[in-house]
Amino acid sequence: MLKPQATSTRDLVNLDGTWRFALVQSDLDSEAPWSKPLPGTLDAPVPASYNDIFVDPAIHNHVGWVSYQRTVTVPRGWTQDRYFVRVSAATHKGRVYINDKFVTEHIGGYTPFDAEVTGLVKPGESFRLTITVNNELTNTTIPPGILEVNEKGKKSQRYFHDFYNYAGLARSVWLYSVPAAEYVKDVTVVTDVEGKTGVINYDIKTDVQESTSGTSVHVVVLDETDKIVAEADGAKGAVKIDNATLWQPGAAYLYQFRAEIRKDGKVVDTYSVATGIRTIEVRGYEFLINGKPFYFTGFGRHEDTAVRGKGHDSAYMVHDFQLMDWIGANSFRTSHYPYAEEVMDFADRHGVVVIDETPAVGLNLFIESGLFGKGARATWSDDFCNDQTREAHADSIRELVARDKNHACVVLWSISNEPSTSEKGAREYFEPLVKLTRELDPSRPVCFINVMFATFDKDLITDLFDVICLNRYYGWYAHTGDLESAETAFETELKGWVAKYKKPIVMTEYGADTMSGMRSHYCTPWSEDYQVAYYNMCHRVHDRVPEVVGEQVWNFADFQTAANHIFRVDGNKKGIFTRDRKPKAIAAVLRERWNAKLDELAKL
Ligand code: BDP
Repeated sequence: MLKPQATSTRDLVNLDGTWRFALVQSDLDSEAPWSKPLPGTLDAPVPASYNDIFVDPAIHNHVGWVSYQRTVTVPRGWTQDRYFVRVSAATHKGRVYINDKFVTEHIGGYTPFDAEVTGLVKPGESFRLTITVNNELTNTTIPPGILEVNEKGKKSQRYFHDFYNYAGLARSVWLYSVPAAEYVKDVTVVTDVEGKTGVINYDIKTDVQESTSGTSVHVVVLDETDKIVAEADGAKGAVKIDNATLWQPGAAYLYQFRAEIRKDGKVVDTYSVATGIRTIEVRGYEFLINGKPFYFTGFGRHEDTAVRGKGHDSAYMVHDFQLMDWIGANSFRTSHYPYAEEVMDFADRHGVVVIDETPAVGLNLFIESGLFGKGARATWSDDFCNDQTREAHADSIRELVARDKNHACVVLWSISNEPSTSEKGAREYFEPLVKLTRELDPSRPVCFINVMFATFDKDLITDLFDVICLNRYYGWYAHTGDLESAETAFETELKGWVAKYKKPIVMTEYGADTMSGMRSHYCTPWSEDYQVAYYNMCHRVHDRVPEVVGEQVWNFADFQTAANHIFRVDGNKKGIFTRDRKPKAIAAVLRERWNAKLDELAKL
C-alpha cells in the first residue's frame, strides 16, 4: 500500500492537530457520534495515543469506542481527482464517517487504510470527518486479549503482552488526491546486484478507467543528485544501473524509482519510491547483506514516550536514531508491531537494518500459567488461537508486507513474538502463515521470535524458518542473581540449537530490569551494576558461539506496561536508556563493544 505523496500529479493535505474527542459511553450505533458535533469540550492531539493526555482515569482506562472529529475542506482544484482520507493507524479498530455516512472499517491497529471521499463531498466543500476507534482485544484479534465484564457491567481488558495497550490515532491522518482517470496504485521493487550493476526488478499496478485509452507506463531512476541513471517502458520489468552505489548498513544510498503513467507524451500520474539497492541472503550460519557477513547490534524497541504513548513524534524519532548511532546500533526490531512509516523511511535514509514484526504478540497462554500459576489452558484451541485468529494473523502479515515491502532497511520478516511453540497445534497454526509470507515476498528471509520455554528440544516450528531468533533471560527470569549458573545454562542451550539446526542465531531479546541510579556493591538484581554484569556475561557467551550473528538487547528504553502487572513498577525497566532517554551505566559498555564490532564488520 503506497504511502500518500505530493507529486506533480497528486496533492497531500495533512490533517494532524487537535481534534474534538469524546468517549463512547454506551453503544456506538445508538450514540451515533458521527451524526452531530461531538458532545463535551475535550480536544485530543493527533497523532497521539489518548490514554495519558487527560487527567482522567475514565479515559486512561476506557475499554471500547472513542470518537475523534474535525472539519475538513476538499481543495477546490480537485475536480479531476479521486480523493481519500488516509488513516496511518487506528488502534485497534477504526471506522471512518464522512458527515452522516459510514465509509469504511479497518481492523488492525498498526497498519494504514483509506476511506474514499470522492462522490460524497465536492471540491471546495467542507465535511465533518469522524473517526471512531476501538481498543478491544479478543481471542480473534492480533494481538489477542480477553475482555471481561464485571457484575456492574464494566468492561476490562486482559492481554498477554508486556506493553501498555495504548490506543487512538497515534499516527498522521491525511487527505490526498490521485488523478481520477488513471493512477499508479501500487509499486513493488526488488533489487539485485550483478557485479557492479544494480538491478531493480519492478511491478507497477495501475488503476485506469475503461474510458481512458492510450496510456503507457514508463519508469525513471534518479540518483541522489537527481541525475537520471536508467529508464524503461512497461509496467513490469527490470532496470539496470551501471556502477550502482549500494545501500549498505551504516552507509545508505537511495535512488528514486519513479513510476509514470503517460498519455499522448504527457505525464498524467507519477509516484516515486526511495529504493536502496542491496541483496540479502542466509547461507549456512551466515546472514549476508550485499554478500558480506552481517552482525546485528542494536535493540528491541517500542513506540513509547511519556504523554504521547505510542504517538509518532519526529523529535523523539530523530533523537532515538541519534542515540542508536552513538551507541553503535546498526539495527533494531519493530517489536512488537509495525512502526510508523516515517520510522521506516528514516531507517532507509540512515542505513539502519530492520527486523520488521507483525503485531502477533501474546499468542501464548503457557507464559501465564508458567509465571502466575493460572491453570494451564491450551493456546492453540477453539477458545483461544483458532482459525479465525489465524485469519486475522494472516491479514496482519498481508498488510505488513504490502506496506513495507519496498524498504531497503527491512531484511527479515518476523511473523510473531514469543508464540507458544512447544504446545501441540503450533505447527498446524504456523505452517500456512510461513507459506503465505514467502508467497507475498520471496525476496526476504522469515523468522519468528522464540520464547525461553520453547528450548531446542521442545520447540515444534523452527525448521520452517530461515533464522533462529531467541529471547533469553538467563540471569534474570532464570538463575536470577546467579550469573555463574546463568552463563553455563545459556551456553548449553545455545549449543543445543547449533547442533540441531544449521542456521544462524540472532539474540533478539536479553535484558535485566534496572532502576536508573540504583547502585550496589553486591551486584544486586535491579541495580545498574547488575545490568552491566548481566550483559558482560551474555556477551562472553555470544563470543564463544560463532553461530550467533546478532545481538539486540531488550530494550532500547524503559516503557509503559499494563497496570495489572504487579511485577512492573511504572513500566518495564529493562531500558538501556530511561523512558526520557537518559543513559544507564550499561550504555557506555554497549557503546564500546558495538563500536568495536562495527569496526570489525567494516574490515570484511
Ligand atoms: C519477553 C517479551 C517482551 C517483554 C520481555 C520482558 O517478548 O515483550 O517485555 O520479555 O519480560 O518475554 O521484559
